[in-house]
Amino acid sequence: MNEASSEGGAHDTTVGPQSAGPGATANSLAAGVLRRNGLKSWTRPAPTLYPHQWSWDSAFIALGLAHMDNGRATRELESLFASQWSTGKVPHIVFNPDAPPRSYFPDAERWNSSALSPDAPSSRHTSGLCQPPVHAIAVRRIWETSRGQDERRVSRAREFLRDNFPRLLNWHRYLATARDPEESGLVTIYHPWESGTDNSPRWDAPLEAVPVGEVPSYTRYDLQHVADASHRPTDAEYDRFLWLLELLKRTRYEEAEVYASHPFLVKDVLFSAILVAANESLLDIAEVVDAPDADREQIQTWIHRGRGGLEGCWDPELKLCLDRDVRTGEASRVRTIAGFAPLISGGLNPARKLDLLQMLDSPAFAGHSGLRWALPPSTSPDDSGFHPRSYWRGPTWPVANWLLWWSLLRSGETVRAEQLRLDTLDQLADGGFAEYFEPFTSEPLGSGEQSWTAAVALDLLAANTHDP
Ligand code: 9WN
Repeated sequence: MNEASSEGGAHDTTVGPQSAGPGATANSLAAGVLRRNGLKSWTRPAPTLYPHQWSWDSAFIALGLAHMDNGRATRELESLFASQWSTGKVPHIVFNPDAPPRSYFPDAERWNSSALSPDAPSSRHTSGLCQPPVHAIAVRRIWETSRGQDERRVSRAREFLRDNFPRLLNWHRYLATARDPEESGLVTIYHPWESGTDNSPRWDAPLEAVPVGEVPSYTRYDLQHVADASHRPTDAEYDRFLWLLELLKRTRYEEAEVYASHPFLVKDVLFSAILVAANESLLDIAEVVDAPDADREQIQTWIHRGRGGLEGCWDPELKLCLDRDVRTGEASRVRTIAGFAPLISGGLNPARKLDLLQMLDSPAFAGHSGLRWALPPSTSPDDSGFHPRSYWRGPTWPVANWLLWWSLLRSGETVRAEQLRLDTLDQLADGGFAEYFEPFTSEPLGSGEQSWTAAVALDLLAANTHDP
């Protein structure tokens, strides 16, 4: 690990079972990032580029914090869920009233969600979108890391599960209903920011089909925090992002209205697969809290429906799962890591699993001969939308590696999972806890000291101490 960002070994004792082994330095460096980015009850995704609370970042962060400090891990999620909308939606950003002015755009004022929607929380400002539901997976991890600990810690964790089961269930219900009125098992997103893979070429075709109107003037602040503007989306992409935001505001974030009028409605396979995996975690949580049978049956139905929907998005020629534009019915024929969605949702037949494993290690992804590490680029280097330095258009993302690693483990592919774990940790040892990496040179890109990168490192380092 990059010693420049080290806090030294003073905190080793806080990182648990790894602290005495070879992972100790890596652990303490990762823990240091989370400590420095941490505020009172939640953690900034990055010190300057992202000064607010982001939804799926917080879930990954909680998953890492579970290995450092269970109290902080539970507070991270509690503080996010305190801004859950009455519809069940967990907002993609909860704005930090103490963030420096002009540090991130679009800001709370531009979203204006509390004024526009009676469903938004009135005491905190949030965006009007959501992000992939990693939260139940993190809650389950918090439970696992409390096992075998002293009785007080176990009972606190059980209480946390009990308090949060209804919130998680509402969140998943919102996604399974408002975001899937067709009952297809696939979640509809209203904006590329909801996918978490913002300017992936997955969204190029549906975005190009959006006629862009007059966007109220704005200044981007993101570019001042990265070394090179080419790491971030272009201005033209930002105009489209902000135009969609204006259209959502015109509907007052009212779901039925959005569904009837919005020009960007896409079935996102990665989001949908994460929901299936999160529902599996929610079933385990339901068991711990002794939830009613009806809730468990509901969750089972969502899992089954989700897997069926994803199977319907399989492209036998590309051997990947593809997003679908709700308005045109067209599939997005681009090769990105989202195509591995069925690995994440699980429950695969052997032939489909083999297809996915072969594609993962093919020259189109992790088997590409020029890669520094055998880690899948976010977009295949063989795809015309590939760009090695631009955001979700090619760089490798440690969180995406984590999702694949965890999915491989759950599907019994322990050898492949271990290789992915080691390559990810080697990349981080080499380049620090960056937001993303150029896949051929492994140059760290985007923000340095990215919280979720440090968090997944902590979970990967602790991997020999728990089951998936
Ligand atoms: C917009 C915080 C977030 C991540 C997303 C990532 C990026 C925001 C941005 O940063 O998105 O939500 O300004 O680019 O794409 O996945 O949650 O880390």
